[in-house]
Amino acid sequence: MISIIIPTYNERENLEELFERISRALRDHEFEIIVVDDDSPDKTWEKAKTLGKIYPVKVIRRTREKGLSSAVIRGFKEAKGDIFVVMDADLQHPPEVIPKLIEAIENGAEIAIASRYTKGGKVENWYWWRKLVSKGAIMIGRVALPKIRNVKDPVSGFFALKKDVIAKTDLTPVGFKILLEILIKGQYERVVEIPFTFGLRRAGESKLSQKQIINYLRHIYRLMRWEGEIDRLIKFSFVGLSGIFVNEGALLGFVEFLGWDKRLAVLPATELSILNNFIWNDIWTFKDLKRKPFHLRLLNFHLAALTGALVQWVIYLILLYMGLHYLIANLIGIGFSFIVRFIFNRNITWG
Ligand SMILES: Nc1nc2c(ncn2[C@@H]2O[C@H](COP(=O)(O)OP(=O)(O)O)[C@@H](O)[C@H]2O)c(=O)[nH]1
Ligand SMILES: [Mg+2]
Repeated sequence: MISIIIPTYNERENLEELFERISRALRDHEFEIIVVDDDSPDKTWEKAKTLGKIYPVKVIRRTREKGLSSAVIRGFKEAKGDIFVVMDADLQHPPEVIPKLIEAIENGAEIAIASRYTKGGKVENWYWWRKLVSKGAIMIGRVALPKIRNVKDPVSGFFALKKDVIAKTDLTPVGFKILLEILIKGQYERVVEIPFTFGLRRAGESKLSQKQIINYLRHIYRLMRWEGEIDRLIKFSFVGLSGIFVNEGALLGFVEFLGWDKRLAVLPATELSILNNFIWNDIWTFKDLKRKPFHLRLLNFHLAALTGALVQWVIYLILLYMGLHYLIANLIGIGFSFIVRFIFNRNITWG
């Protein structure tokens, strides 16, 4: 049995075609449709109930709660099936894709995502900047949360999953991207992406536009904390700080006690600080992540340091050119270098 969960807000005009196309697509399956409506002013819930005489629809009309993610979570609670499908009501998610999602699940995936960004998928009628924002947001998510780095469209609102994926999981209804929450917190081995074309809204209007980005970033931050990535970032900063002391201390020693040339002594001092940072990151920051052999970790850590230094220098030059004070330019460069080194090390050195 398949449970199709559809959150709605002012979608009255879309329901009939939606239910008809779902029923046709799933004529070989046993299914139920669960509409979770937040007391829409256009009485979507009423229309859904009326159509319930023809189609297997269960209507939940929420009057106290609002929000897309919490509506989907409520739908999960009410669902009787072994496979859950989540989709929008506005026909931007073509029901004809549902059988492909189900098939992927039956073939062994626990989560099947209808994906705009996997090969063959696309978005209709978006300006280039709309696409850029969408892809940029996804890239941030994939970099911040290495667990999903291979998922091309982790924020799709159209997906299927086995009910066991979330049976033991406490999903928090923050943000609009419930799939992100499931991909991070759920229990699963295999995710499959099925390409589809995200079409035009049939009737009604979009509720999710502005404010989305801030909300999304907050959601990512919460999930990073949940994953322990923020802890890692903090440890990485402390290690970096310790490296400054090692670097300065070694330089002092080389120059004052060994009498080395100042211009050259900075190089072994820097190398010592890199080694210091490597060791601490290896036994502390990323200790649970050792997969590559030691010499490759060491090599990659050096490459990260080098990349970071180059990035720092380039940013520094750009900002100087733009007229910033050189100390501020350098500070911003250091900030970028820090981020680049963290991402490099998290995903490659210990990835
Ligand atoms: N229950 C519920 N559904 C919502 C809410 N906000 C949006 N939806 C539904 O979520 C789906 C996606 O919303 P939509 O406005 O089409 O987002 P867009 O495709 O990103 O523009 C639609 O079926 C909406 O009716 C909400 O606050 N509560
Ligand atoms: Mg929509």
